[in-house]
Amino acid sequence: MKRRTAILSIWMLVAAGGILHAEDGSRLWLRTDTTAQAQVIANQQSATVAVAKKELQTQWQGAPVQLKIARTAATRALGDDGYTLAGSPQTSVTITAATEKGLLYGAYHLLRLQDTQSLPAVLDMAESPKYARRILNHWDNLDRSIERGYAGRSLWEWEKLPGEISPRYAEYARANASIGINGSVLNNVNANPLILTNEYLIKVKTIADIFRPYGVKVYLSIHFAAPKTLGGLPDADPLNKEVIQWWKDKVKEIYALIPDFGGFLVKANSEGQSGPQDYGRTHADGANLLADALKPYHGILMWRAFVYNPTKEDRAKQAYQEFVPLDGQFRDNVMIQIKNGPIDFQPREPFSPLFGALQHTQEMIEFQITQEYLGFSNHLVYLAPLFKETLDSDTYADGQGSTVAKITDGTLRPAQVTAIAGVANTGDSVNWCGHPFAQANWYAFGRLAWNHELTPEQIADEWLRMTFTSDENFIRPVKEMMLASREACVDYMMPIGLHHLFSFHVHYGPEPWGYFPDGRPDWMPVYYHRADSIGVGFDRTEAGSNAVSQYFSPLHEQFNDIKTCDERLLLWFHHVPWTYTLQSGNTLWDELCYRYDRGVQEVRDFQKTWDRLEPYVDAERFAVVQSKLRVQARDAVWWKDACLLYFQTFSKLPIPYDIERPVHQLDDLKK
Ligand code: BDP
Repeated sequence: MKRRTAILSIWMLVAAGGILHAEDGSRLWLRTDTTAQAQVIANQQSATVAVAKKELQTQWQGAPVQLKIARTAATRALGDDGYTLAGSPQTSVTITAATEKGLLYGAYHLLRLQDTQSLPAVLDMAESPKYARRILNHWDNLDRSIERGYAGRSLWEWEKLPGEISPRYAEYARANASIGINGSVLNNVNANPLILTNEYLIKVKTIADIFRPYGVKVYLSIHFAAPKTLGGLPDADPLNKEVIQWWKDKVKEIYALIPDFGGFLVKANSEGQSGPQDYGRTHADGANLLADALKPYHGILMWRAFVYNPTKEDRAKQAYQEFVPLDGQFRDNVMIQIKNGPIDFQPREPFSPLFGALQHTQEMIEFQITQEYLGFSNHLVYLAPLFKETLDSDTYADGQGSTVAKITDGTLRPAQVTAIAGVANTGDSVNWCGHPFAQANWYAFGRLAWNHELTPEQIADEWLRMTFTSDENFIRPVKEMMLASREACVDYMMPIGLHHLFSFHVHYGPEPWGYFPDGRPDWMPVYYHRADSIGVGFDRTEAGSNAVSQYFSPLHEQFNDIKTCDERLLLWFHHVPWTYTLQSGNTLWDELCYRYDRGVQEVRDFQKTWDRLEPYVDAERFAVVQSKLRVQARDAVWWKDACLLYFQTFSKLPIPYDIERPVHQLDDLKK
């Protein structure tokens, strides 16, 4: 039997075109091995041009390439990062841009076209990014732990800097450049004030110097009370002259070390962090204090809208209530950084009603690439469909077609700066992201930040070709699996608009019964699902918390009416009777059961798909994904059993007999 398997797998390897070398995933999507010695000439030289040249010289397999910096009306129209590709891969190729960064992005695009077998016979394209600042947010602490990080310790070896330099700094910057990411906030939003000491700033400078040739700017999260905790001032009141001066001096010190420093990210008066409200001031006072200090150096200030307090008010409404009254009071180098949904990176949320609601304030979106609520680095969940769903959501703020993307990318609202952020999923693990498929989420964030009109399908296709193989027998089923994976996760975790059912302490696994007598109510699952003998779901209609009123018409009315509310968000906005009939013809209870079951079955299908594809994948990555899919399948059953058995104590209805029976006991799960 054993022998037969061995012969079979050798045969399969041969069939797939040869023995596949083990790969540890460390090369990400940048795996081209060639002996190419392409001819590349450039009309100007710089460190960035040198990177573009080297990438092409070592990987480009076509005709000579000319890199041309030209400040013409046409190149200027493409902005700092845009470029044109012209010529033919057979005879000669010209990449033209207004800046060296444009050349770099053009070079990576040319290589991507080659590596995904998409090179046209004649090159004639102009590209420019939708957002000017495409930024990763690292929630990395100075002790190298990572808040919500699932891929090892922080990449930044603070204790060894500035003397010892990890080769991964440049590799990281290169990976980002290859997908258009041009900024990194190095440290956690729950910021340690020490990052602003001269000792740390010198370390930050060292990293910035390594990133610079790759077009990646460094940003820092700051602790609002730093003038007090670090500077020894009596307070950190944004209107205190000494505080204002302290920040001015600090910013000057930073720019003396890092002339192209990007700016600050701030989490203030949120989850226990200090902020301007500690001194009776507003978020605008706080943001403007820092924005003014950064302004002379062209730095930007990203002020997070993630604020909520344990009050009687629905948590989903609070950010809007805080920020809308301040609209128009922020400086023009302030961005309000808004999480995609009103609560917190759940598998599915409606878009945050703040998008479009701030008419005279620049808004940027924050996604979470790390899978805090989507199975960590254990679950295969391709996030491009989630990102796209939010970006494509119509806010109706400026009439029909006011998608979140068009509100934030400068299309509909004039903007000094446009930006987009993603909370990074990288760490020091060999494959960077923990799960080989989590790399796709880093990749997808970068590609969508560059062009949010790309489809999740296109992005998955590119990523798979570059990361694994171009064999259609592999691409087709794996792409299908990736595209189905986010919806599968919604189904086995929190379907039909359920949210925040995860276990409180680790944010992993289900805990719908979660209730802690002395905890914050807005951190407890029961606050969000409100299950009772009648039904389940959070009533956010006009008769309930009235969160629907924060959305523009006609969404306000659509969400408010159980008949017109998008069923994917039904229990987000409505408390629905167990026996209410849904569009499928099923009662809510039955539909819930079928959804949970469907999620489980989908993951089982992913396992079958993957196992069948062994011949197309190197043994190392095959085994990692296979074992992670096992964990995911077990977790999916765990979620299904926990949620259904728990909700059944309210619905008192049977689990439909045509789906898989629970394999756990509720009491055991609760333990
Ligand atoms: C939540 C995380 C917490 C973060 C917070 C934030 O659980 O660790 O600090 O968001 O975004 O999702 O500030």
